[in-house]
Amino acid sequence: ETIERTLILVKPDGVRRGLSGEVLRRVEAKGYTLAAVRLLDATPELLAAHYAEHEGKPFYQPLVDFMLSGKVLAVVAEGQGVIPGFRSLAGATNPTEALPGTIRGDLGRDWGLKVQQNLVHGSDSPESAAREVALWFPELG
Ligand code: DAT
Ligand code: MG
Repeated sequence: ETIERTLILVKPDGVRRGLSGEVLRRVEAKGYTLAAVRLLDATPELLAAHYAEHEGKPFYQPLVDFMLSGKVLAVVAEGQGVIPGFRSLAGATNPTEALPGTIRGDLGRDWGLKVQQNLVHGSDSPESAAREVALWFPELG
């Protein structure tokens, strides 16, 4: 039985605001294990693959531009239930709606209707997680 893995990103707003450690702290405090961590500049090619499901939506280009605006902390976390578990830790996509106690609820807000600046990304299914881990950590495939 393979251990469940998810791909977490601390987006450029989170890295800029010095919240990378806080995100990792919450992941570890929940009991998940860090399997890989990398601070990097994303590329248009990487983001096109990562956000392929959103291509053509009105927020797609602003989202990609935002993800290119600074460094991203990419993390592979593992543990039973980590895919839905991290989504719970992250909270709702819109930080205004995210509940207190969640990463987006506690630390995010609407910065001028820029919902994409919601601090973190987390894979939403086992298929997404496998695809996204392979994109951000080719050596882990
Ligand atoms: P999530 O990150 O919660 O999985 P998603 O996959 O639907 O959300 O969207 C990917 C990112 O795109 C999300 O983190 C922020 C941005 N986004 C989603 N919906 C948006 C909207 N209505 N307006 C602006 N940005 C949006
Ligand atoms: Mg998503």
